Amino acid sequence: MSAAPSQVLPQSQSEGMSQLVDLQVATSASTPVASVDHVARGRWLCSQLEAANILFFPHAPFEIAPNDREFLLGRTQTSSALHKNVAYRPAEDRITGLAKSEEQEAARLRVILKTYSQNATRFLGELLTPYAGNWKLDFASFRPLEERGRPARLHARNDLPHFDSFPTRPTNGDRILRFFSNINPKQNRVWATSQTFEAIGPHFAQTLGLPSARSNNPVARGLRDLAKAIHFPGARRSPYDDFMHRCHNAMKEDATFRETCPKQRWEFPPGSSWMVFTDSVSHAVLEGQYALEQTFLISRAAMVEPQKSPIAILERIAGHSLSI
Ligand SMILES: O=C(O)CCC(=O)C(=O)O
Ligand SMILES: [Fe+2]
Repeated sequence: MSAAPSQVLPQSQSEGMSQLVDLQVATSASTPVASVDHVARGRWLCSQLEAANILFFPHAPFEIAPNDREFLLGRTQTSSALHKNVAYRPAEDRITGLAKSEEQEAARLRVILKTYSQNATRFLGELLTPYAGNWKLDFASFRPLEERGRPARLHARNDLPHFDSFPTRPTNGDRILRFFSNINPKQNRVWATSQTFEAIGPHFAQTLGLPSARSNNPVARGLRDLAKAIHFPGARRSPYDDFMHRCHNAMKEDATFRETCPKQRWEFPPGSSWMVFTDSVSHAVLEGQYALEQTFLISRAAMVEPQKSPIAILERIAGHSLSI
């Protein structure tokens, strides 16, 4: 089974929508990408990601040990500890989201997520040569809950199309790249995507308004530097981050947008993996249970087509810098 879209849009409607790049097909011996060298192939794959396309791997590009998968699927654990989303923070080598009483599961889960994080990092580093090392390794996560009908606050709902923006981890224009693995042996993970940031971002810039230029006088600059130095809350949030967060919320709040925006449905089968820039692919998860994920914050400077980045699009509209 492949992640072929379950509704094929006519050409006129597919404009401005994310496309699927099937890596098994794209790298098979008969296609042009297969014959070019490793570095050129890496650039091509990055350009596909930057065009807000989905890189799809029908078969997992690295192994998840069968006994680890069994544990994650809940067959060999003893408590209900693994019945909620859990994050792994590579920089601190620790997991969050579990209670003290769940220490035994936490220890094993930490090792499994650490291994996944390291494998994903090695795999992306080898594949996406322009980005290798030009990133900050963000969190990995385990998603054991059935997504269909999962209750959540409006802004936390992942079944409504949105661009990602993490209020606690501002990127200042760097990009959010996420690698997902469906570890469910039977069930597809189902996504809907809508228009790309390039297609719809300007509309939100107009309706929500962009932050005005920051004052460049020495006193204002000094105050900003001081706020950063003393870790004043919000001091590291750029005007870009503010906008992206408002945009994320507005997309979820706007009932007309959520109901009328064009949507394409994707089915990611058991054992498959995929990756997208979730700050430019508007996405929603509709169904599925048991996924692993690793997030990378890729330096804006490492983009092969920097003019397509959300920050570049917004800065062209604003006429001034939105970073700090
Ligand atoms: O879990 C998924 O498949 C994607 C959910 C999502 O939109 C997110 O984590 O930002
Ligand atoms: Fe998301």
